[in-house]
Amino acid sequence: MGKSLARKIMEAHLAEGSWNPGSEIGIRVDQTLTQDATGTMTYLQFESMKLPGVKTELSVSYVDHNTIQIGFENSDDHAYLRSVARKYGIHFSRAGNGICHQVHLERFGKPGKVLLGSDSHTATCGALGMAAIGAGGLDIALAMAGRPFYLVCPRVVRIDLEGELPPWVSAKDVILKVLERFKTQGNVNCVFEYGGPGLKSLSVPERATITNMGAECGVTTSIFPSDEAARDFLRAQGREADWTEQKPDADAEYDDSFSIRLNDLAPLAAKPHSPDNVAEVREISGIRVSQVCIGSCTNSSYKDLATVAEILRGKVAHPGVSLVVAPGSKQVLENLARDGYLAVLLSSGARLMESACGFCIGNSQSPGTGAVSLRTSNRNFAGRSGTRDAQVYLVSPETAAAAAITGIITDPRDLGTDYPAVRMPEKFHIDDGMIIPPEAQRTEVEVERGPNIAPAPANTAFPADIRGEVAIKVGDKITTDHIIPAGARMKYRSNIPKYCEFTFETVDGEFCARASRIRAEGRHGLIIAGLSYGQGSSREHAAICPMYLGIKAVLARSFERIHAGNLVNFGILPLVFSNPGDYDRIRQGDIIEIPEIRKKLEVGGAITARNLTGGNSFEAVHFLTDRQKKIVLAGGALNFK
Ligand code: MIC
Ligand code: SF4
Repeated sequence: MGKSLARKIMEAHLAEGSWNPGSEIGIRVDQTLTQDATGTMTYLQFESMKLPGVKTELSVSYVDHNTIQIGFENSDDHAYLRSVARKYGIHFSRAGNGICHQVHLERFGKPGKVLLGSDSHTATCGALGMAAIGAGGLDIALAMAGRPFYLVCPRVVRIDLEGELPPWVSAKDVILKVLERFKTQGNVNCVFEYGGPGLKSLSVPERATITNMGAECGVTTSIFPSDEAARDFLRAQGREADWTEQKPDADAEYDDSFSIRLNDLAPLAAKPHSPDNVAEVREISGIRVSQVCIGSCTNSSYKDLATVAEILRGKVAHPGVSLVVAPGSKQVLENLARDGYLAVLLSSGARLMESACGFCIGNSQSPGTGAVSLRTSNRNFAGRSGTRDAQVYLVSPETAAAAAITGIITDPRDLGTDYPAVRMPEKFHIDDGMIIPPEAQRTEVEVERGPNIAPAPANTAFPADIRGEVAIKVGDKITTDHIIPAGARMKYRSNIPKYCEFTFETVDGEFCARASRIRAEGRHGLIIAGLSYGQGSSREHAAICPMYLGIKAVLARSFERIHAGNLVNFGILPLVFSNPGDYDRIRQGDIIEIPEIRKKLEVGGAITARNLTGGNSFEAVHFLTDRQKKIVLAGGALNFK
């Protein structure tokens, strides 16, 4: 039986297990990436392993999320990250050099390799034919220590692209079509592998828009073959030597398939407040827009921004619209400047932001009260923009530019002008001056630790019985942004006791106080959740903060992959209701006991929970492998030797 590309790459990296979808495998990791918001905790954990240096082929530490530097915290974190990189042999991409995924694609991604990154959008580099997977920071720390990355062997879904994109329709519309079909839940332990004749017309940055936003479906990763388009891109980056052909077998078999006729696509938008709430732009046209933000790791390539510049050429942003442009990397910005596009953008009234995450993570450019914001980014969860009642629509750069001109949501095909078919340069101007490579001879380096950097918190072994109280009950599709907000709160990422104060802030402002009270009364905290708990980001703080506040188990109707892994890594037991209807019978404040839970994990047997408040019992199951059970029992991966 022929093999998919995802399988070929992962099998070539197998350290444990064999290819059998649903079973656990361990794969060797060639490259790692971290960004500053998840990086400090990752490196604190790596430091605690007491190794002289990283064991990977390449590890890169990026500073791109918290670049705002209001107060000392971000600057302290950056200094810590720079000194750790120097000490352990890690490349350091300085603030201003760009968003980790864009820069990694440009400068480091290599076909056929395995990349593990402490950011959910690490899959972006799947555009180069590599297995690029997002995970929690502790998994990255372990990979840097030379340990395999464990994951559930995925099912591989083939997505066939046929035909060619019509004018004014672009890669963002392709991935929004995929989101319309696959939604943001129900795709755990699955890989999207793209193929078909439509590949020919998509360059690597366009493919990267598609692999990037596959993260919103909750898949393990998304991957394209490495073909002539990948070679062209690497050549334009002066890295043709890094190219190898990567493709599935001609008779590859897939677990499922879906096909998209590119010619039939129309401009699409994800309406508030979920990336899978997809509609045709034409259906929602006419809505007044007060902000347009173009950038983020989804749509901030040279081609994206040059196209926007061409659409805006000779025009000025509508008076009611604040137009924000954030190029994905210094390379993109510099090439736009050299080719004259930057001047066009500035003349059109664009407010130029740093090459960083910026508006996408809500640490700047929060829209006004109830305002409509059109963004080319990947997530529009309520409140993520920094304004709770803002209405964020996710669109392509073309649709964003059209609204910037008209002040209302506009199908770009209605602009009445010719589509500017911008091409990627044959050779980019390249300057890696903002990347500090590891020193050939590493000398003694003093790690710089400002007062914002607190040690990684420890956990105790898992208890014999759970004597718990429901600290919070939440509904379906709770994202890690709901569990622990980013934006302005993100500066406390390296200071867990402080960051904990904001746990579930946007859902229930009393959570921290309640969980602390439960812990002080000697009970274990429990979280009750609906479907798809832990969507979105890889931030392990969504597990660390609850752990710190005494949460021992999350009972949900289903979990998303990265967050479930993070719960295990920090010694919180993820349990699934055997009968989903039992979710409805539990209320916040209920006293719940799970007797002999430790023994049940050790030797097996039905897990029965007693709701002392409700006067009933219900059953739950876990999906942990033997290795994961041991980690939970030890109180987390750092206690598990
Ligand atoms: C995001 O887009 O939500 C983030 C911020 O990049 C996160 C990582 C983080 O929370 O630091 C992600 O996608 O994993
Ligand atoms: Fe940064 Fe936004 Fe991409 Fe996350 S999704 S890495 S915040 S640009």
